[in-house]
Amino acid sequence: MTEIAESIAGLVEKSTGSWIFVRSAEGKKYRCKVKGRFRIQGIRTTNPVAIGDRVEFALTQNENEGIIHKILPRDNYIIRKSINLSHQAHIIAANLDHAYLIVTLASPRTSTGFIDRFLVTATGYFIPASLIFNKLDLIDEQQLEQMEELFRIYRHAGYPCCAVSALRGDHIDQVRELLKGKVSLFSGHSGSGKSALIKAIDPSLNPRIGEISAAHNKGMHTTTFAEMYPLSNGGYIIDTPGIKEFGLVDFNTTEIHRCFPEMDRLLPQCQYNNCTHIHEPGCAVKMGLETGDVSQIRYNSYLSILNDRNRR
Ligand SMILES: Nc1nc2c(ncn2[C@@H]2O[C@H](COP(=O)(O)OP(=O)(O)OP(=O)(O)O)[C@@H](O)[C@H]2O)c(=O)[nH]1
Ligand SMILES: [Mg+2]
Ligand SMILES: [Zn+2]
Repeated sequence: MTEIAESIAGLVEKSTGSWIFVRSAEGKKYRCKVKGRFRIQGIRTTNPVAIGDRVEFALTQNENEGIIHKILPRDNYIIRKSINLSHQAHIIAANLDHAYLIVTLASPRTSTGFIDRFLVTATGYFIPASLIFNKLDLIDEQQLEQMEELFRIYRHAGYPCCAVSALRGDHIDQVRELLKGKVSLFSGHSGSGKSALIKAIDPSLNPRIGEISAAHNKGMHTTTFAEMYPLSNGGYIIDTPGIKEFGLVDFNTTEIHRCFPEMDRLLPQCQYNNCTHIHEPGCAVKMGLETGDVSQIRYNSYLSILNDRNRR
């Protein structure tokens, strides 16, 4: 491909591995390749260019095709470790205003361990995060109590929570309002209803919606590539493929406890200013566990994340 001179600025809306789809300021769509090597300092990533990146590209002789030669500095990004053991990381998206985890208590079940790994990552990358509990229509009395307990825990930790039903339309207006004018990311397990929720929020959009496997009560990995959609009342929403585990990129021990806001708040009251809240005497977090100010569920996730790191 021979390049011609004109350089165009655009926003990355989708990436399939072979092509990166970019929308220009005038709303024209191009498919692009990348020229050269882009790296986040010190981290090897499987995708040098991510959804939400602002890029510059030069047109080639082929119609609507370009070559990206520049990624503009990112305001932020969120990364997770790839599932394979290559130690490579995957940039989920860049330049976000907010990250939402779509949680379901059943069909499929989202564990608190998964929720906490997502929240630690978002918090570690300075991206405000919230939980949206979906499939409210399927919830029984017992699960409703569970959900209310989780609301209490996560709100206390500093993460907004709400409950919706993409199917029945409960509280969709509320979410639509939150997304207005913002760049938002939807993440969660396959089958949690990310795509269905996007369709409910903005019926003019048409993300593919899958089935729940009757045998496993899980999703079928319907969304295969992350995609950014412009919302009709302003802002963008990023639909992502369902993930099984949220692999943490290399934070060190001290960084991890700073990513649990309710524990971090207590640090000034710990006897040692470098307290890791594990074995130190006079630890305010351990006292908080006894008074109920710190949730045992969250503390267990903290220990489990540290433990993963020690095994590597
Ligand atoms: N009962 C009920 N079903 C829902 C709700 N939201 C989504 N579903 C169903 O859940 C299934 C999976 O929905 P999707 O939107 O494809 O799930 P996803 O999270 O995008 O899944 P992946 O793309 O595989 O990651 C579909 O059959 C939806 O109809 C809801 O609020 N209530
Ligand atoms: Mg989907
Ligand atoms: Zn402590």
